[in-house]
Amino acid sequence: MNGPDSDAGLQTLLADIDAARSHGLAAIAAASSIEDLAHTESGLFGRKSALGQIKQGFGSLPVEMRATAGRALNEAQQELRTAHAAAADDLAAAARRTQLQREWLDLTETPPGPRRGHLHLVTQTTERLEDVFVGMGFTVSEGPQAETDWYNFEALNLPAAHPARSMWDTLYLDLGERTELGDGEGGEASNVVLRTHTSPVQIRVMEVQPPPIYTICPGRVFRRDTADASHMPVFHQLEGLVVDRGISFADLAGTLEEFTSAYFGRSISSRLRPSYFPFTEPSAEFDINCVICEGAGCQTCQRTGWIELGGCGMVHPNVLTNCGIDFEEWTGFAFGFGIDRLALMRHGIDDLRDMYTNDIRFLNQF
Ligand code: FA5
Repeated sequence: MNGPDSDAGLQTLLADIDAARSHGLAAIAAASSIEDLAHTESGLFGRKSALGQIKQGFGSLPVEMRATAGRALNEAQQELRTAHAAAADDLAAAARRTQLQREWLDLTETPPGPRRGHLHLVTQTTERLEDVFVGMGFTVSEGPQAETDWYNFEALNLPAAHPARSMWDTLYLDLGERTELGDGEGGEASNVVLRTHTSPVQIRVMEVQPPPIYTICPGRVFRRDTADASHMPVFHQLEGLVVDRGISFADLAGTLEEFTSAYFGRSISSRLRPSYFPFTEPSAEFDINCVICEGAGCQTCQRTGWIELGGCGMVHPNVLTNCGIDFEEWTGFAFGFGIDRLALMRHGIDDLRDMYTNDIRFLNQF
């Protein structure tokens, strides 16, 4: 059958195929999940689908129309399969992304719980001071906390019954029956003390190290002091010792000034006031500008603009001799200050005792 009728029939059939194709593509595009898409399959490709039903009617078509209609139907079917496969890929990828987002674990997240600890303020201060002095060319030395009378007093030009011993309220250790110490330590066991200052470390360094010496000795010291806002029975000092040829008082003043501005900043400077220590001659106290008012005068510095930091002076010739160093050839200076009080000043803390009550709310501030 050829002619206008058969042409019109073919055009209708092709239009039906095209409509089924468009309808199928719209159904694929509308699927918002893999499940939705699966539901479209029988409607797109099954025997009862629009294209399937058109195909079933092909048997009654004239042979010459069948080839054209068959090609159009195959193309439409192929287009739907391609679109279906692409949509399946896209929807699977989207589903995977959603799942990953839902199940994402932040392995770097810090679990809620106790905060990580940190170094105590006095330890932080000690480390910072060490950094400053090491930067100025000093080494760091340490010594024992229990000392014989020799190291804590006698070698420092404080013989037994010297009145200046009363400057340090000393804690003596009771070692029971023992009367002598081993290892060639100077002094007797009956005279072992908890060191009252870090100056004995000077002696230990000078005994073993020939000059030139540039060292600091930070450490814990003990005194029979009652705890109050500026005193603790256990506290920390930092001792400095320099022994070299031609060292003068000007070197001491310059070193303390350099340290003061390196640690506190250029706005703070230092000054020396005459004083007395048996192991240095001449001796001085060294003050720094009040770090609260920067020298203007306030309550903390009693309106003087200055705060006392520690003691210092030129190493006494007797001390050099006690350590086997020739004081005609070598001279030196020493200084010592309280680390706890320095931390107190630097951070504007009112009461030294706060540093040792272990109140985590206080310690967490630093
Ligand atoms: C001395 O201990 C000397 N050895 C310092 C020295 C070294 C002088 C070298 C000369 C040469 P003094 O007793 O003044 O000096 O103590 C030094 C510092 O330790 C004081 O200025 C103060 O900052 C601190 N200090 C003293 N007693 C206490 C205490 N009970 N609690 C906290 N800090 C204290």
